[in-house]
Amino acid sequence: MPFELPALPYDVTALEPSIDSQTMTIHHDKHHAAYVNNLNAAIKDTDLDGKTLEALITDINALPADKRGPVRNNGGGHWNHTMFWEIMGPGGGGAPTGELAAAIDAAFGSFDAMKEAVNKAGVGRFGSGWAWVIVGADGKLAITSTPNQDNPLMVGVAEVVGKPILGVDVWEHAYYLKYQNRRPDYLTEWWNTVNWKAVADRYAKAK
Ligand code: MN3
Repeated sequence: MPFELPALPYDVTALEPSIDSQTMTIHHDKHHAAYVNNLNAAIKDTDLDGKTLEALITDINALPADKRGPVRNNGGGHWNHTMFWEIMGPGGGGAPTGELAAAIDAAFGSFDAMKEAVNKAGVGRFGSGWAWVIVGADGKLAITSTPNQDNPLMVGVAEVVGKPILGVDVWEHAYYLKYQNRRPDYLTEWWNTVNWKAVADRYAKAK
């Protein structure tokens, strides 16, 4: 069964002014759609058709050699963007609470210190990629970054493996129309879109 592009869980204008509606439209309807279409094309009429997305991307090196690149790039792209839409939302921003807030304080000292470290990872990612907050193998929160559409679920690929609870897209397509070359400004503003309830749910499942 082919993978499907999930509908955006809110209107394309919902994240304004932090993320403009034109960027949201192109990002979801064109970029994410292309990852889904290319993933489906790569697995069509193969044994890989029917596997879950996580099964496909967690063990990239177990895939047939000619499928590794296409599944890594497009399966990663599909997974990453699906998460990205879910952890943002209208009326977002503010600060995490409860167990997640406590885990952030324990791992990074403070929420502000965590944001600063994520922004640094995003700004420091040369070219295109993502900055992540993950639950690592030790059960603690950690920050990492991946190139292209890689993600921390990809064993044998990711420098640091773990379960992502938050990830921010630092490809130029995520911010260029509004922020041009100013990736740091985009990252600073991006925190105003975060749906902390969704991130806390991910944390509760991942820890
Ligand atoms: Mn993107």
